[in-house]
Order: sequence, then C-alpha cells, then structure tokens
Amino acid sequence: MSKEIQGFSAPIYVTKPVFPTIEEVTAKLEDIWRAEWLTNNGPQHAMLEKELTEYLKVPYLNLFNNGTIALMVACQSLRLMGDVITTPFTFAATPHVLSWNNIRPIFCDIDPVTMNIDAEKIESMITPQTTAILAVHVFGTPCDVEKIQKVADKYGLRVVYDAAHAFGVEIDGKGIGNFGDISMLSFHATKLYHTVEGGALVHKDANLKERIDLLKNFGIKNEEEVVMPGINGKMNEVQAAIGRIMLGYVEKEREKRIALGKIYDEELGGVPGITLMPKVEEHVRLNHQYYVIRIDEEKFGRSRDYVYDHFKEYNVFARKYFHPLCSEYTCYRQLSSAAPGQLPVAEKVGREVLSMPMYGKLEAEDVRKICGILKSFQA
Ligand code: T4K
Repeated sequence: MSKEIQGFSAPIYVTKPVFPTIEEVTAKLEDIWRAEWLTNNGPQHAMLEKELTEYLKVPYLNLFNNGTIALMVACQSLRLMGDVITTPFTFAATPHVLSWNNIRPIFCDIDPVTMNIDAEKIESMITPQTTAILAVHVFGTPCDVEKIQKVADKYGLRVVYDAAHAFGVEIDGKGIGNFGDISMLSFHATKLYHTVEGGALVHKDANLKERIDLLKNFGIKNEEEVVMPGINGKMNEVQAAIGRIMLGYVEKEREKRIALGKIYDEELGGVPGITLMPKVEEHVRLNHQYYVIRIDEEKFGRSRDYVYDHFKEYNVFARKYFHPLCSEYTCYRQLSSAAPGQLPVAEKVGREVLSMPMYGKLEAEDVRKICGILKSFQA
C-alpha cells in the first residue's frame, strides 16, 4: 500500500442503489393497503406503465418483474428460434435467455471503442439458421443502430436490444426503445433507475403489446381461455409504487453522475495506458450510469487485475464488468463462435476493463482519492 494515501474507512463499492425517503415509501404503501390490491395489473402498475411510456418516449411498454424474464419473453414474443447473433461482452443474462429459449447464441466480436457488437462483422456470421440479432447497449453507449438495422433488413432478421444499461438514453431526441423490433430495460436496484427488481419491454407495435401482456401472465386471456404458454413475468404493486417514486430521483442522480464522470475524466485523462469511457456524438443523450475505464498493462505498467486486487487494500471494490466473457463460460465455450482467437477485440477488452465506483452519494473528493490511488499503482 502506498504510504501517502490512506484507504477508505468504509467499503466503496462499484455502486450503491438510490434510496427514496422512507416517508415517501410509507405513503405509497398506504395507497396500496387502501386499494387492497398487491399484484396482477393493479393501479400502481397501470400508472407506472403510463408514466414510463412518456418518460422513455416510446409508443408501447410492458412492465416486468425483472429484466431477464422480460428478455426471455421478448424472444418468445417474436418467436425467435435457431441461431441468434449476439455479443460476448455482456452480463450472463443476455446469452442465457437465448439458451432458455432453445436458441443457440452465436458470438460476434465487438467494436474496440464502444465495446458494443461490431456491426461490420455481423453480416459474415449470418447463416440460414440465423433469425435475429441480440445486441447490447453496453454501459449505456448506443450500438450502431443504423448499421444493425440495415443488415437485419437485408436478411430479414429481427433486432432485439438488451438495453439493460440504457434507461433514458436517446438518439436525436428519440428514446432508445424506438430502435429495432423490441428493447429490454432493467430496473434492478443497481441501475440508475430502479424498482428494486424489475424491467420492461419497449417497442412500437400495438399487437406486440397485447401478446407480451399475455405471455407475462401465463397466456391467460380470460377465465375460460389460456391462449399461449406464458410465464409469470408480472411486476407487483410494491415494485411499481417504488418505481413511481424513483422517477422523481432519476434526473438528479444522472446529474450527480455527470459531475463525477467529469472528475474521472479530468483525473485520468492523459494517464498513459488508461482509456476513458467512450465519447459519443452530440446527438446522443447518455445516462451516465457507469464509469468504465480500460487499462493497457504495457503502457500503464500494471494490469487491470493488479489494479482490481490492490484497490481492495484501500477498501475500493471496483468490478470487472464484463470478465469473463460469456463466450468463456463453461456452458458456451464449446461453440465454434466462442473458440479462442475468434473474438480478439472482446478478449482484449475483457482483460482490460474495470468499472469504477459510480453513484450519486459518492463525493467529488472520494473520486479524486480513488483516482489518486489508481495513479499511485503506476509502475
Ligand atoms: N442484461 C444486461 C446487459 C445486464 O447488465 C443485466 C443485469 C441484465 C441483462 C439482467 O437484468 P435483471 O434481470 O438483473 O433486471 C448486477 C445486477 O444484479 C444486475 O442487474 C446487472 N445487470 C449487473 C451488471 O450488475 P452483480 O452480480 O454484479 O450484483 P452485485 O450484487 O454484486 O451488486 C453490485 C454492487 O452493488 C455490490 O458490490 C454492492 C452494491 N449493492 C448491490 C445491491 C443489490 C448495494 O450496495 N446494495 C444492493 O442492494 O449484478
């Protein structure tokens, strides 16, 4: 440990959920108690669905109990099968929902700057078995939605976006959920906006809205008819009520993170071997949920793993999102698209990436200190 810098007295995690006041929660719980309605399309659910549709600037939105189930239902709703081209640089949920739908994930390499699926490489991976592209707006940086749509249109493929990280992201003033056939949002506690656990599907299709509502409620149309093999993906009233409260927090939290991101930029910009969060064009509105750096061992003098391990001595718990790559999991590494050397950019990014602590309650001095600790590791 460096002699000059003292570690933090309490652990600094990669994130901390935003908590509403207990009074706000109590007031909303009283509403639920009065209504005597706990789940299955209650009034809080209906209000949140409407409020989020407006906030996210999307035509249609279906709420879910979590993002993973939402993404599973997205695949069902579009009747996907066969092979789906996706990214190896994502959370486990992304390829797992394909497997749970009996679909084979085909891993495509990523762009070295955005860390999203490399739209240029998708076409070469398409076969007669391919039915869709499942892309991820990783860390909230939008994918190349135009190029992806172009290749999908050329081959008649569906486009699904895992937009778990992209709440409130916009391109040219359009909500991110307007791109592709369908997008999934996660409202997990660790996200910029949350409903404790929760998620949504957003899309432009009134028929899809109806079909997804059936699929998330066991396929039950009415007391006499069950019209498809659905699942239980329903968001309950307590989650929806918290979600309604959290809508009042999201802009402030975003602003705080913008300010913290600027400090990371200032402190770490120009440090040899450190690559900052990818910059985007002005017409893109980011949500600043994550702050992710990359560490080039040769230029920085220390590896990402060295930094990750030694941070702990200072009570700093950064995270290696997303290492290992999904293509390196035991359940996927036998796939030919996952063979070593097939995904050179993802493999490099997976070795270098580090998610830094990022949450509104973090103080500016904390971020400066974290950066000071990081710089003290330079060899
Ligand atoms: N697709 C993508 C691209 C995703 O990133 C995710 C989820 C999904 C799909 C699936 O969506 P959901 O089904 O989850 O809605 C966390 C989140 O649990 C997960 O939602 C998220 N991605 C992923 C990137 O991060 P873990 O395993 O890293 O969580 P955990 O428990 O280690 O929490 C991270 C840190 O947050 C902890 O070190 C401490 C802090 N923390 C966490 C919780 C839950 C708190 O301070 N308080 C808390 O209550 O996955």
